Amino acid sequence: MKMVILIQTDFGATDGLMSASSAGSVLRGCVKTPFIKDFFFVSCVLIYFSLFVERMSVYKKLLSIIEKKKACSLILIDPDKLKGEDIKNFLQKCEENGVDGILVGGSLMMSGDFDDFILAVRQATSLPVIIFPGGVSQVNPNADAILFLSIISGRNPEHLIGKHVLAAPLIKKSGIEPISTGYMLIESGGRTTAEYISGSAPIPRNKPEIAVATALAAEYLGMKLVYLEAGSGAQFHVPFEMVKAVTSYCSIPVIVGGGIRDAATAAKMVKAGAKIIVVGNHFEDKDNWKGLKEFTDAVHGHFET
Ligand code: 1GP
Repeated sequence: MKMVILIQTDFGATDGLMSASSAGSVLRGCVKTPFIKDFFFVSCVLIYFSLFVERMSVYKKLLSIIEKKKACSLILIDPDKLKGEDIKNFLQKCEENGVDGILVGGSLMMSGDFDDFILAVRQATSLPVIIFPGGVSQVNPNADAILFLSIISGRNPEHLIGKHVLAAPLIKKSGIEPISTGYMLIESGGRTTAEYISGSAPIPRNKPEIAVATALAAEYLGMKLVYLEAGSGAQFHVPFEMVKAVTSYCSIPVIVGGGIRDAATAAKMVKAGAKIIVVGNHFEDKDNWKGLKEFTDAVHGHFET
């Protein structure tokens, strides 16, 4: 215990600038016994790297997952749907089966307490916890990051900038990482909650050129991600052709979500160029938890189509 405190203080003071080997040399000199010396050195290096990884921003973590695994699998959990012990059980299954991160939130909160829920999620998993906000009240310090969504497919100023002005000071105070995201609603066979609540029209599904132009505008405005959203429980997912068109023009990572219910669809989304796949509704049914590994494998490029 004493050793850990000493090391954390030392690295904290150097703000992560000291190299692992030079840190090791300093600490090695403090210990004389050979066995303890080696053990101490190895522990220092391991702790140094674990601290370094913890400092990496969530956005950088996502980029590094994309680089290593081809694409990133995110599961969206809804405080209205996942309750009690199931929060822990499901998150444990997510970790065991290769899920890369957890999104929390939704357009509507019908019941429960968002603060308690996000705390329960934080305590149950070491995966990155990212708020997928349905409103300003969902900013919460117990998450790691928040998708700072601007609904760029619509023309409702409240969802383009209005809510953001209210949320920005709260995000600053909470200390969580905002990830600027161009959020694009795509027509998906029926009116979705996100469309209704945001008061904005989706991009027609047969107009990939509008999606491309909008995504490019997001990139040129400096946004870090583009999210092609068919909507929660959508009848039709975002068309593969649209994903392909957007990803071939855009150089920021593209998230695709809404109406994805099987591994084969996730695999095709990745093949079309999506870098982050989000599934919510499908895994709200406990019977589908057994399909988590197949889903993450598909996202990570291990699925035969
Ligand atoms: C909704 O994209 C997410 O905002 C996930 O959608 O619940 O349909 O998987 P589903």
